[in-house]
Amino acid sequence: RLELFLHGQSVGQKVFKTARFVKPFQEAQQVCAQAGGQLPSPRNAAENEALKQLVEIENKGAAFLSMTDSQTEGKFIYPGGESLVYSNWASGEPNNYRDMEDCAEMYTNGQWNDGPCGEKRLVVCEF
Ligand code: GN1
Ligand code: CA
Ligand code: CA
Repeated sequence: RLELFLHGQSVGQKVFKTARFVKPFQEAQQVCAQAGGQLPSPRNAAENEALKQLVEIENKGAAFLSMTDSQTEGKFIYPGGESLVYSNWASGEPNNYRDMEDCAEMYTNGQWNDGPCGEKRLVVCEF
């Protein structure tokens, strides 16, 4: 489909779709849930690369991922509570900078950072 071709990435059984706007983490979560999806959880290098291509093309800076360490500082988990099966943290991350970073985000280069959940980031959902 044209729309998917423009604003989506299909990888395996998964589809990433950009909302094309920025929101703080909690609102981003709600946007994806309302659409019947969730924030992106790249579980392997292929999924990470597919998501990176969307984030790069959008040119709106970093995008939120689904994973947080709000529950236990330093331990990032998926929304379902499982530990990560794959990660692509940038060098030195996650660093919980200023003790205020519990939300994972993907930079436009595909690498991950932990950032402040209250900052606005590109919303991408996975389905
Ligand atoms: C720094 O360089 P920049 O602004 O993308 C920091 C991250 C923090 C971020 C907070 C190497 O990233 O860990 O999350 O500021 N990176 C380094 O804005 O210290
Ligand atoms: Ca943290
Ligand atoms: Ca960080």
